[in-house]
Amino acid sequence: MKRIFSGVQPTGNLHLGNYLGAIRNWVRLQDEFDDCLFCVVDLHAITVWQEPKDLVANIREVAAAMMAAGIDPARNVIFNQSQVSAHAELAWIFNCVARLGWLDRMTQFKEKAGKDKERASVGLYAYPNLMAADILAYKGTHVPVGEDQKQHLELARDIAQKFNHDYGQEFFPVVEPLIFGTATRVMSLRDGWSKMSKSDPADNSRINMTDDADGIARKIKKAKTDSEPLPSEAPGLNGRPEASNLVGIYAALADTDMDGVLGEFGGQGFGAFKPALADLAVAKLSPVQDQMRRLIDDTTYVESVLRCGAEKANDIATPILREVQDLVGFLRP
Ligand code: AQP
Repeated sequence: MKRIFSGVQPTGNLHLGNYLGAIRNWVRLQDEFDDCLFCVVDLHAITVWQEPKDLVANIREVAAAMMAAGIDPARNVIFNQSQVSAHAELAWIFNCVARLGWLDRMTQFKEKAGKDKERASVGLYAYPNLMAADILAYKGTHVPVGEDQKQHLELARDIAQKFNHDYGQEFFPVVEPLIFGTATRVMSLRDGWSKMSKSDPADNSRINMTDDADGIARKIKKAKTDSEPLPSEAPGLNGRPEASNLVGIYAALADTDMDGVLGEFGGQGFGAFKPALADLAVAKLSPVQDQMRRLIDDTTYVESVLRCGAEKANDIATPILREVQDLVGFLRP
């Protein structure tokens, strides 16, 4: 049986990368897979400090973004992670399955902990074990993510395989990453070598899903570029990370590929390309943003979707967790 699981952290500043690299792909997958769980991963969010009142608002905001983008809560399970205790319970078991050496290789920890890793939380270090538990608590088989999560998914596969080996049963499926689309890694508008990120202190580096039309146009206008005109074919963008990023964003928004965009804009400078990109971004994002704003104001509705999603998620995860506990040898009532 195929089952999709994916998540977004409610860490504020939900951006175009999260939308094009993840949420928009989920909208497409709901038509191909009968069984999809989309999770607001609040347990992951607190691996770095979150102001409690902001966190609760951000949880609603991410759920609103999912629905505004077109994920149907009637056909899919939309919920927040902390309402389903199986995630934390299975994560503990996986803390005992995963090896320190595996976690030591995780580049995201190195990037997020920075130079002072002694001061990073234990949760940030063990983050990939919780991510494996998120997926495997439902025996998820396919996980749509952006490029940045590839290494964590490889770790989830290692954990599943080691658990199956240690307990002598093909219990967990070996998870398949689904990394697709033209925007698997949207880069910062200020630096084409860095990923567009919620935690970048420079607001100009990203297009937030809450930015208005003027804000989007201003950020694209100010985006870093070079002085060359656009080439007429994609290989001409090699070594031009900022230009490549803007063309990639255009391609993703227009549902075409890089050569399709360059066929139209090749030979033109950014003076012509940037306003076209800004118009396209506003046209594509504003219907989603309008709906997102309406949903953010309707906290009762959003919370009811999350509650109902958590019940459905619990119904799937609880029997799986019980079987895990039996395999491990825990005594249950
Ligand atoms: N820049 C990106 N381009 C494409 N996809 C991206 N994703 C994140 N950034 C980009 C994908 O969005 C999903 C949810 O991400 P997350 O909430 O788990 O956050 P993250 O991957 O840690 O990246 P963020 O959003 O930029 O946060 P910070 O600043 O904390 O690192 C995932 O599928 C991710 O691949």
